[in-house]
Amino acid sequence: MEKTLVLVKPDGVQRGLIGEVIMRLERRGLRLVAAKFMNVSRELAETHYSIHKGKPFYDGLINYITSAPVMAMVWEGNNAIAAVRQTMGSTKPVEAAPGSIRHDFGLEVGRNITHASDSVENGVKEVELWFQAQEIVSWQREIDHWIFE
Ligand code: D4T
Repeated sequence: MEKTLVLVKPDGVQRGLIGEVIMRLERRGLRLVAAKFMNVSRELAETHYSIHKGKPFYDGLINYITSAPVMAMVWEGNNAIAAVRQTMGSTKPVEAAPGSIRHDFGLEVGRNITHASDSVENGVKEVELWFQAQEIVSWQREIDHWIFE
């Protein structure tokens, strides 16, 4: 089953949106398997965003993600990558679909509230980067067969 890293970024935490993000993912039917509230080290931020190194927004991005605590989570489900990206909305909040988190709560790309893995492969890599294996909880929900076909 697909797993995706979800971050409620510093702006989302400061604005009290942790519960809103969790509520939407739970309501969608995704299953929470790991969570921790944490400060992000520069080293972790630079590894996570290594693909953007050298881009004009890179320094701002690293400063932003390390500026205050984040809520880091792992969610799983069939098609979890696509489903969670859709629930988050496009990277730029003004291009995000109405009803998505970034549309409903955001304005600026550098304050876009959440992160979610963008491919199955990156989901695996990011979960490994942010969580230790023993922090991932494998469990069954009583209602799983009413959500997962
Ligand atoms: P994250 O990784 O934060 O979920 O964002 P996305 O996966 O949706 O988008 P991304 O990797 O292309 O961008 C990573 C991060 O960089 C910021 N950013 C991006 C920015 O500040 N200015 C920009 O022009 C772009 C493209 C926002 C998200």
